[in-house]
Amino acid sequence: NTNTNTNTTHFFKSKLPDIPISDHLPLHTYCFQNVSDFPDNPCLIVGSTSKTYSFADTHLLCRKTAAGLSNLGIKQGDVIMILLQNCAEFVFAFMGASMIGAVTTTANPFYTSSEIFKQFKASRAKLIITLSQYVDKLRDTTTNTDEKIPKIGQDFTVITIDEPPENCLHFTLLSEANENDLPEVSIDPDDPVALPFSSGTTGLPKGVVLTHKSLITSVAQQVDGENPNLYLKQQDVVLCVLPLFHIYSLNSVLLCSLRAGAGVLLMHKFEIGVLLELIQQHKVSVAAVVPPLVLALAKNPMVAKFDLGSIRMVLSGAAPLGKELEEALRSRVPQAILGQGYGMTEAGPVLSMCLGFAKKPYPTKSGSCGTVVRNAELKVIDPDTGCSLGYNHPGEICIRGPQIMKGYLNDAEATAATIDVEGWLHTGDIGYVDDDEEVFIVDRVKEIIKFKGFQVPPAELEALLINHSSIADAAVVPQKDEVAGEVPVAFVVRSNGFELTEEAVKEYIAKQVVFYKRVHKVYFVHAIPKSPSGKILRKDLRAKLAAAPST
Ligand code: 4UW
Repeated sequence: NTNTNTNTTHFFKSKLPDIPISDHLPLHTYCFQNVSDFPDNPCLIVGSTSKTYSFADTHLLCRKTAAGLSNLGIKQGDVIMILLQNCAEFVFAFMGASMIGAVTTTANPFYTSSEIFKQFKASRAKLIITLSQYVDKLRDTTTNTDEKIPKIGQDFTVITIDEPPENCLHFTLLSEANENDLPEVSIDPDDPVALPFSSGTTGLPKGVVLTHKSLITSVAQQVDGENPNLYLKQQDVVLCVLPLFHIYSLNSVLLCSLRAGAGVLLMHKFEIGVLLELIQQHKVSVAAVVPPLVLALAKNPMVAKFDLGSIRMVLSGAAPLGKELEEALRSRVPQAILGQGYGMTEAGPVLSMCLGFAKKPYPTKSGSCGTVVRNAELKVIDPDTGCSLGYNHPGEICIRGPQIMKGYLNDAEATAATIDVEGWLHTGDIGYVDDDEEVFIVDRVKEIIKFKGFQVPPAELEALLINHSSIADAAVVPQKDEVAGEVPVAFVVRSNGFELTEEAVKEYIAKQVVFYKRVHKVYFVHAIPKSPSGKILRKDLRAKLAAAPST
């Protein structure tokens, strides 16, 4: 927008001073930099077995895995895919890849075959690390029959952390390799290390190139300095129940804990009873959660039977947290500081973090998403004019700093639409900064739907719907939902003369996507409202939903 240069920009900064950041290091060197201070402290605790890996064990297993990856022909710049729930092997593989200058793309193991292959192909991954139960999805792809389907063992390598099926290899091939075989690599701070997928403000999921420098900067912005914004101590046990394949858990739970020397309690899935049991047993002190988990902790009657007195901090993010819910949780963990972080995959990911979590904490308000992280600038702009806005005026939140993504993988156009020439990343979130420098998010102008914090890209569902022979046109928008926050609902125009039921549409989608992308309601309409340039008028559809009685 042409106006951005002409008006004076209001830069919002952290209340904490900037700090020196070791962003010249490779990510693994930075994360394990302090290991010699606490080699025997617990680093990874596997919830299901209580098996514990010390920092020294973890560091060694990461190096072995690095050597093993290298032995299998993975080279600097190559991409591996981790298709796993939270487990120790996830950590060894991610850090191991970093050690040889390789890049990890993380995907949800519940994805359907076609969802996995889309990401696999776009990222040009050479190897997949997974569980045997998911291997069938890597063999059978019914999507594009005319396309050559890559073959396990020929076109790519599959490694399973349990008993390997035919043509697959066992993870011990990596974790039992000789760490002295590690090749020497020279890693540039601007080299990629992680490649999560996100649809950003519009369109289909895209690879988000996060470099060593971006992730180090983001971690440092949280846990480094004399007064860290997110103060993690060596004695802390940090709950890792949110999936590591999403950037929130990968960065703010795993990488931050490794750097700070805190233990990470790995849970491979969320189950309230098990979670409560583990919190009590392992004296979890820091809980990273999402609003649906806050709901469970605040409302589930089982909670009263457990001792949650060890929790000193609860960090929520990835979706809006209602004030009532926050208050309800407060009564369950009165001793704990509750606060939010605000992240976006493309932003590296943390934009703002509650200053109540700082070593020398500041008072904060309920409903706030924290204050912009240090060593970064945040601005709020009028979405129509691009003019910079001052305190208390809602507009689009933009962030600038060395932590943001390098860009989208092989997509200069989408990159340019998200990061402007001045280096500002446009979030598509509407919010304001109040007089105390606290960020409040009030709305979203981007397409993305968030189901329990998971991304649901409308464009992906619309493409599937339009592929259906009885559907002439379609649009997918979010509808508010008490448990999930938002659910995707579809507006569908039937092709002339075709019968099509709501159930048929729902089933058709359900077969092709992971559970949280399923369409919850179908509204048959005569036309999809569009702008003269053909863009779906999502605002109009959202307004229509707000007016209609929900079911
Ligand atoms: N309130 C309201 C929030 C909030 C929010 C995010 O899937 P992505 O791309 O990424 C994330 C990352 C979240 C995250 C990372 C690290 C961290 O410490 C932290 O704090 C606890 C959170 O969700 O989705 C990005 C979009 O999700 C929404 C917002 O629309 C954002 O652009 N979102 N956090 N606290 N909405």
